[in-house]
Amino acid sequence: MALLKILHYPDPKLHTVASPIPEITDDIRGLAADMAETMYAAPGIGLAATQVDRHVRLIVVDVSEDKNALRTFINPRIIAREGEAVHEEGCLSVPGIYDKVTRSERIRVEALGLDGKPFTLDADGLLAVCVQHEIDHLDGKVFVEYLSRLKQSRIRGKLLKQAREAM
Ligand code: K1U
Ligand code: ZN
Repeated sequence: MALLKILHYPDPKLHTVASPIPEITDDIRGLAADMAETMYAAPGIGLAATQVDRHVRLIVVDVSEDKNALRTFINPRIIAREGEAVHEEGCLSVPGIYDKVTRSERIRVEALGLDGKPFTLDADGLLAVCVQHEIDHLDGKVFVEYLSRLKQSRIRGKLLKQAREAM
């Protein structure tokens, strides 16, 4: 297994729309394992393939306290939504920035597991927030795009400065 490099906003590659995975190969299984290792090491509660510069529809999520409830979603799709809730979000691609985002309160997701079998999951709370955040990444959307233009431009400036200073 390997730790993968996470792209940082405002890298334009974060706006790539990911392609569906037609077949679950050893490469996809390896990518899923590396993404899980990278998410736990960060540490984070989710990671989308887009964030590690692989533009395929694959996300990993673990919102458990003990980090023992890893879920892998291949070609995830939200097939039902209910309600609205506001939650504070962070993003491994936007380090040090946290802000409130309004999303659906409850969702039903359809996906394939790593075994290639389809499943549906009803999610609420942090799991629902995290799955929506990760599917947004697959669609090329970063959570800061829910914030005002002014906040987006401040965040962009702050992260570009950090990147320059790290060189
Ligand atoms: O997609 C990502 O960048 C991962 C992101 C997921 C997420 C967090 C909060 C709300 C929505 C989506 C993160 O994991 S940021 C780090 C984080 O929230 C966290 C880290 C350690 C312990 C608990 C939370
Ligand atoms: Zn994110």
